[in-house]
Amino acid sequence: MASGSISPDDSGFFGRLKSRLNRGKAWLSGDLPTLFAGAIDDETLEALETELLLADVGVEATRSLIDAVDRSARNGKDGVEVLRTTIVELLDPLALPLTVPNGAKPFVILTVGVNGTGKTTTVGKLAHRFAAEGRSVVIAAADTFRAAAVEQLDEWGLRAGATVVSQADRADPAAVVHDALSAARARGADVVIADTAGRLHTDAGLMDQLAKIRRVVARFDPDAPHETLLVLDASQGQNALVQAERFNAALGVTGIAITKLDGTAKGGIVIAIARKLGLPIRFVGIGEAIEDFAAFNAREFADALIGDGAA
Ligand SMILES: Nc1nc2c(ncn2[C@@H]2O[C@H](COP(=O)(O)OP(=O)(O)O)[C@@H](O)[C@H]2O)c(=O)[nH]1
Ligand SMILES: [Mg+2]
Repeated sequence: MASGSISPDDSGFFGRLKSRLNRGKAWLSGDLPTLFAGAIDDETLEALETELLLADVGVEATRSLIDAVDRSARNGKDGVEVLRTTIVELLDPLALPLTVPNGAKPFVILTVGVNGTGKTTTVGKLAHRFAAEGRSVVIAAADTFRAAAVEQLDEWGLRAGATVVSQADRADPAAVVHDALSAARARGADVVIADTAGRLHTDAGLMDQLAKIRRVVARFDPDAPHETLLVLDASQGQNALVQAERFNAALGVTGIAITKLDGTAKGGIVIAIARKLGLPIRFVGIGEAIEDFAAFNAREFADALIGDGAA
């Protein structure tokens, strides 16, 4: 099997992205071409700053975008285009697809994140993508706190033709992951994706549990997990940023999936997270269906955020 990024057919995704983000409106609700129509003065920049902050771009990233617009636009460049280019320059280095090298077998992905962000859904969508590429997938149902999570995964597994390994309710999640890894090795599976719980009685309890899962995985293969994928819900805005910092500090995140970009006016949080953490953004989710999921593309994202320039 050839190694490479997972990118089955993402065509048509951009259209859906645009039509669903903030319900089809650009996130920056003001009319940018009008805003930039006259001379770029302090008033213009202040109005733009408000727009960016309202879209949850965050204070730091907003500052650097405003600076860039200020510098270039005063030299007669088009304000909207400067904004677009600056956003793309910030995000493009982080638009790094998740690649599965041939050597790592099985390639182990550990998904983490708080409750309800879309971990289980993302695991299902990922299993489907890998399967569509002809890779064999084992899913570890390691959220043993929510019985419904196993059912949810069984359904995704069935559709993707992936094996789902689970145990009884309240089983040790690390034991489930261990089982899944053994099963994957026994049958020569290509990829193992572990779903995990998002909420325990305490935050420390959750991080301890995830750390334990990591240790079990590392005993199985010192290079694994090959990916610790943090799942963030874009509609949570600044909260998602706080989660990203917390999970990264505790576990060392290697990639981010950003879900629920459909219908949120807080999509600018992607920029805030990029600016603050500099972690690879692997995937975006724009709905509950299999096809509502694609590799992150900086240009498409910028176009959806600020409108695609057709004034
Ligand atoms: N609109 C929308 N809903 C999503 C998306 N991803 C997941 N969901 C929904 O969010 C809810 C929580 O998802 P789930 O995968 O169970 O989250 P988990 O608790 O992190 O495992 C479910 O109803 C999902 O269908 C997305 O990209 N867009
Ligand atoms: Mg779940």
